[in-house]
Amino acid sequence: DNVNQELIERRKYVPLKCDIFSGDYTVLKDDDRYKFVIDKEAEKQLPKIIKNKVQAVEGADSPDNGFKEKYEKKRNIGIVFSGGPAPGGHNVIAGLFDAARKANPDTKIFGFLLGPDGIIENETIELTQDIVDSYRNLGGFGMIKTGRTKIDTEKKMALSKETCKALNLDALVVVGGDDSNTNAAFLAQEMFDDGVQVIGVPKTIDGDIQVRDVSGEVLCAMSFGFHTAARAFANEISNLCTDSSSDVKYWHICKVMGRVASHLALEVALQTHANITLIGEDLADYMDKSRIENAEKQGTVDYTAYGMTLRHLSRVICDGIVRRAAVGKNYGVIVIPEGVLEFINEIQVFITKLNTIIAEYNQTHDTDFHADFPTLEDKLDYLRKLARRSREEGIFSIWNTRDDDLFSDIPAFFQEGLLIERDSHGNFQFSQVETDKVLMGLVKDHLNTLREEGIYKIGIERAYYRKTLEKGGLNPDIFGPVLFENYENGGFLLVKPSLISVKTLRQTMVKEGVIQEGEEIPGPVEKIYKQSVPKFKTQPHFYGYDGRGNDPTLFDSTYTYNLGLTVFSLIANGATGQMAAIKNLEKGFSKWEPLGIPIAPLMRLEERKGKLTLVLEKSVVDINSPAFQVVKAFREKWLGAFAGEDHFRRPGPIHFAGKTAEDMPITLVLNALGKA
Ligand code: FBP
Repeated sequence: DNVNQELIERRKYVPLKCDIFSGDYTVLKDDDRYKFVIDKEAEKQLPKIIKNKVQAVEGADSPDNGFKEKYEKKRNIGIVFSGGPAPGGHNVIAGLFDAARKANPDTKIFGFLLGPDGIIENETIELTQDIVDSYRNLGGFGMIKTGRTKIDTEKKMALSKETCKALNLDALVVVGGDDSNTNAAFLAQEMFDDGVQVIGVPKTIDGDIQVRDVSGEVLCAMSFGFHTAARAFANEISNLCTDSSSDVKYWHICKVMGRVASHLALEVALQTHANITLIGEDLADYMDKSRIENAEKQGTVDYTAYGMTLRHLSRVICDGIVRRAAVGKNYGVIVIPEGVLEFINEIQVFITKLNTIIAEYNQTHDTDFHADFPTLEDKLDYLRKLARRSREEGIFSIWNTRDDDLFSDIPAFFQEGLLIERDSHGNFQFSQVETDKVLMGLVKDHLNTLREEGIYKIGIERAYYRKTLEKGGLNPDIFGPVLFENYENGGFLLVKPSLISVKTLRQTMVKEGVIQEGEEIPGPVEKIYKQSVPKFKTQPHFYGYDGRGNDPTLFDSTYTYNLGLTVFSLIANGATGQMAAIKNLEKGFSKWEPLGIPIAPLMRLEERKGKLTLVLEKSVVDINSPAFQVVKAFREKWLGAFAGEDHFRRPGPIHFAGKTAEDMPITLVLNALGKA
């Protein structure tokens, strides 16, 4: 520890607290201004918490005695981390611990070990001052670990209730993403009558828990952990931009985490100005206008014209690569969001069909598809059998011969990827699929064709000079074989077959007496590019787990500590089925407003494991948002298909101490500015 001074400083650091937490008490005020569109199914399944309102947390100095007693009562509180780690989680615990112990030093905080399994199996540790202090402002979820189990069966729910009873819990805090907050809502519903309060906390580096009310008012701009992960990825990717433009021989292919939404890729684009950044939501929005019009003329609808195909996307990437090569830059950096395939219509259709087939198989055979068909070949055989039956027996099958043919065109490793087991929440596990390899395979194939056609070629920089006749010719003995071509505007173009820099050209002209020392070359000096056959060399990278384990930025440390304080206010004031949040995150610390947001009204039906299931709605990139529009506007500039230096940006590493320019995600700043 003595070696790592920053670690010592981090542990000692006490984050700023929102003003309302400076007194001894807080109260909750229902805020009727915020409304939600309520799903009928949520109303049916979560009746006890569906009517919850947004609650503003406010400071209270001198409450009456009854209130004081309730607020300060000795409590048992359990907390669990659920899903992937996100920087700042330890500070949620620290904030909760500090507030709870301040209200009553005898209150006990239990940490459930290894995620929701800890609740189901009653595996806990009591969190002491020493334990909490040793993790303050540090990354990871090491204090109590995490896991992805979902409490989704009656048995697991009953065991969880038993645990809460055995520990005599007053409240359970679930720190997690969309699926985990979904779990929190169901736990709140189930334990409502037992008096166990359940509070959720919006965690995930993916940044896809964002809450707006029906009018578009932002109640939670971003889940915690996003800023740190994005900054960590951006720093690494910016270093690649530097290396790539120094070594000038590789295209770095950076897959960036984010299971579905491309928020992280968008932020990385803003932070680094990498040459090409794909945004899944943008690809889904693509429309092939000519095909749509053709279909319309024939009175039909061409559904395949909506959304970009994988092949088309590979062509778009090739176009950028070819254009950079033409100006001598056969290198660069591409950012590919991990979840990009979610937004490719044809792949999505495959995934949905496969999910349905697997779910149907499990139901009808009362066994597990993956256990019954352990190898890829076994699984493919089964799919082929379905396709054959639909053809030969004329039986309608969701998997038909055409799907089979399309599937056969996909490389084996990708077939395998599409068939891997879904996670416990029924999500397709994109982090396990080599998304980038699928796409870059198509890119490489097409570049080979373009190379053969002489379209993919490298331009080598040469100087040329538009020389006027009056100035006289240059000495061909010195310049070598010089080719004069008739040039527009009455000038002449001098093309020198060997490489010559502008500087050398000027020096030679001075020596030749065409211009004087210090005088500029008359007329424009431009560059031409001689063709040479390029190689396409790539280096793949995956930015995910590393950034997820980073120590939190000052923003995430402060945000999460205040979330922890908010959680205690919600508990002390009797709330349940609420998610702790901070409003106005994007407006700077002095304007932060701690809130409780009702979880049930945020739930929607989604396809999971082939069934429609109630889950917290994920927030994807809004292509009309200012942040995306900025990236779109600078796309051409950042591609850098022009002579001269690229426009890379260097965000630099995360610094904990001191104010830095990067004190909150750029996405948030832009979106807030856009709104103003
Ligand atoms: P959460 O939604 O649980 O926070 O996890 C996000 C994430 O980091 C995704 O970006 C990624 O796709 C996934 O977790 C990886 O999952 P795993 O840790 O199970 O490999």
